[in-house]
Amino acid sequence: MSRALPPQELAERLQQGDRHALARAITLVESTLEKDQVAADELFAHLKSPASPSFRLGITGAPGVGKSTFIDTFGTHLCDQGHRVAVLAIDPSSPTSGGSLLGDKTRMDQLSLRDSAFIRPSPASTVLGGLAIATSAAARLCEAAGYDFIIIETVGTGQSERHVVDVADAVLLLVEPGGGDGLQASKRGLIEHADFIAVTKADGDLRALAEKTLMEFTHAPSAYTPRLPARSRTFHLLSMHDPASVASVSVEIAAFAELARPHQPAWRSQQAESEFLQVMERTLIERVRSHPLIQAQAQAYASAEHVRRLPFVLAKQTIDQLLVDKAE
Ligand SMILES: Nc1nc2c(ncn2[C@@H]2O[C@H](COP(=O)(O)OP(=O)(O)OP(=O)(O)O)[C@@H](O)[C@H]2O)c(=O)[nH]1
Ligand SMILES: [Mg+2]
Repeated sequence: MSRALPPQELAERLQQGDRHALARAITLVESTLEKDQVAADELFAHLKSPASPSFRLGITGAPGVGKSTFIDTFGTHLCDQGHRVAVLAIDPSSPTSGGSLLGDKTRMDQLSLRDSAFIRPSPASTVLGGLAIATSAAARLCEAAGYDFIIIETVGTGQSERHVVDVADAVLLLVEPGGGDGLQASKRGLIEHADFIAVTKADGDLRALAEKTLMEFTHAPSAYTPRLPARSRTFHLLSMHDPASVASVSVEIAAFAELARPHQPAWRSQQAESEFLQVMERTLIERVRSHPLIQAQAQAYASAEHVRRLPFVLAKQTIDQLLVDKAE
């Protein structure tokens, strides 16, 4: 599918479950080109609301902690239960899309063989600034294409990680046995948002250390506010060599997804409001910076006025002037 499809046709095809159309549509929402944004907007106008919202699980943790390994088994398990699973893997370290690095990082050998799974790697660099918005738009596209369980894999480093908290219905934080993970994650404020915490690689030589790390996490003071009333977070040990360990996390996540159902419409609309305000802010800043009046004022301030004035009052006066000029 090399030629660009009209947005309406793309919308129809993706709603019929065409994977190529879904991939094309996600590329469109990740684009920063104005013409693509207009096409994406038109595409969304042709999407029907899904009968019930999909469940969005964010999975985060340090590079190499075992996110993809867990998703491979967990996702396959979900497919066996009749779910259609989409994985959006966001990789802040990779500058290009489709590169071998990104391919390796999102390798999920079992899951990728399933017809009811869709795996999409996205380099965060192309959508930086609007990462949360691009991810939630991609999740909506997956939902429209009939995927009822959406997993967002994101590396828990850098500034881009927090987006998963804004976009997901629940967050699973994966932690390595030992090391400074716990401290780092708490510094970043991720721990307080994690609805499930699991220590990975709890096998072989690392088993004892994993158990100790789990105890530390279980007893650490935390500012976690339960997303669901009357449900506290759960702690787990995970090992790719122990299917029962994956099954026990899966059971908790499934129970959470069931309880979340009545809350999802409210969560989605809160998220939509915050997305709109974020985009407004960015648009406003771009417009203001390039406005001739603002540029003239900035130059005047820089060349002369700064010796006798502070910028605060002047900035407010300038904005007032801009708004009055517009209103007239
Ligand atoms: N022993 C053991 N090794 C594991 C386990 N889970 C993952 N690994 C290994 O850890 C390495 C990294 O696993 P990935 O699943 O790619 O980790 P990731 O968090 O997705 O990594 P990035 O996407 O690069 O951030 C691989 O070599 C896995 O085989 C586990 O339960 N036990
Ligand atoms: Mg990975």
